[in-house]
Amino acid sequence: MVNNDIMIKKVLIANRGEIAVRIIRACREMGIETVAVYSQADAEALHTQLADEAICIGPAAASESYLKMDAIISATIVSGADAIHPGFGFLAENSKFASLCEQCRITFIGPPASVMAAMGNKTQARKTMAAAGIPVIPGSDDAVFDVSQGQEIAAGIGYPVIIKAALGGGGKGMRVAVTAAEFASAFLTAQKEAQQAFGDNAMYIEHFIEHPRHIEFQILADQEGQVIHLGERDCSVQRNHQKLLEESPSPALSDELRRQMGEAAIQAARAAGYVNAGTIEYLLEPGGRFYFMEMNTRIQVEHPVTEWITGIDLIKEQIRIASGGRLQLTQDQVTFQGHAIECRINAEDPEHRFLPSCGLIQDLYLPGGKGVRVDTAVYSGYVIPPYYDSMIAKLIVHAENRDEAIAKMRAALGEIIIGGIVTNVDYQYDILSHPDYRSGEYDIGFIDKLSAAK
Ligand code: MV4
Repeated sequence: MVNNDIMIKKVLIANRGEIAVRIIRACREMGIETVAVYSQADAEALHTQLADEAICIGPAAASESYLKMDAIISATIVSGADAIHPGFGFLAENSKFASLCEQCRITFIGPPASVMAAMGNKTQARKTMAAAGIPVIPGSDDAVFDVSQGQEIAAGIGYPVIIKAALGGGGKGMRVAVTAAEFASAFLTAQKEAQQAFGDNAMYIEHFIEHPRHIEFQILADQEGQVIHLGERDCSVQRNHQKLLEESPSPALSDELRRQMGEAAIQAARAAGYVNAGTIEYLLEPGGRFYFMEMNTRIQVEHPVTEWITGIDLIKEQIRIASGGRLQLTQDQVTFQGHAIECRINAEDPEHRFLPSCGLIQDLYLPGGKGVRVDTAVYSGYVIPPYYDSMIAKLIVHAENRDEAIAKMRAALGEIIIGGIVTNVDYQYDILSHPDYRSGEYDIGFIDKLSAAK
């Protein structure tokens, strides 16, 4: 489909920071007009300045601006935009918001609201995947609401178990019980947290997988039911459920395992009735068994890693799909080239419990050269507000193989200057210098191991 066939003429970006800028750039290249929304704290933000139009939607607090559905819908109608791109975070996985867009005849650049709701309920998602023959972690078939019911199920599964919130994801409302003696208190703590965070006390229980890797597959699905996968990302380097570094291909997958996991990801997307860009998250056991964990129904922070090894612009694909366009490639036509790594650059202090840092960026030098990409919305003289996420830039590198990508990343990290605030740049350098990272032999426990060594 060529660009002038695209039905979307004007996109409102319901987000801020580097992802808002990333979306504005894709729209501009496609000849699509852009509308930024911004909070009172973001009048000087890059996304506000870069879009064709910008509308202030409220005070600094996200709950008063970037999360305000009625303000964003109003801004869309007033500006005459025909679509909303939600980016990630904020309203990106809020099925009420997607549903509101549908009711207002605004194209939501993402999956249908019903599919988002179905995948947002992790118990239901698990059930859908198990029925479709996708391997799921042994666990409860339905939601669990009380301790005694949970204890019975946990005994059947076998300890250690993990108790998770049905509406959770990202680690909230999650507890491990190593033995039956620990179950009751772990369950009640997790449930209380779930009630507070999601207003829902439905829980589910799984066998606890030890020393897994977090491997996720990028998928694309069009409105005609064509589904392809764009390979995996290894996101095992995390701290407190925040990813720090992602890479593709994963050093842990053989070609055969990649084929199996990719095929299962396509099956999973089909079973969900998925449309647009999505991600199938797996846990991979040390022995090579893999299990469906959850589906993410949004574009993800780490999408550039996949863009670089496949040559596909994922934001443009999202817009084409939302506009009714067919996928341009069949699975056979998807090729993978070289190795990509992303480091998330956060305004936080690794020396002081990763406390967020904010304020004026007094001095800024960003690296470049062959195989180096920086996605950011900061500039020299910009003041980082204290209200939002601490991620201020993504540094992505691409090279022929993993060793060369690591060397390039280390060189690029060494060049960065971000003066006036504290960042995790040196911490990222330490990750890339660790023997377990360099050998590729790391799992989700890597950061704990790195911290213990310090
Ligand atoms: C697990 C697990 C072990 N076994 N489930 C963490 C966030 C949420 N998405 C699911 N999580 C986990 N689920 C079973 N059955 C370990 C984790 C987990 C984790 C997963 C991926 C990346 C980092 C992690 C850190 C701690 C725990």
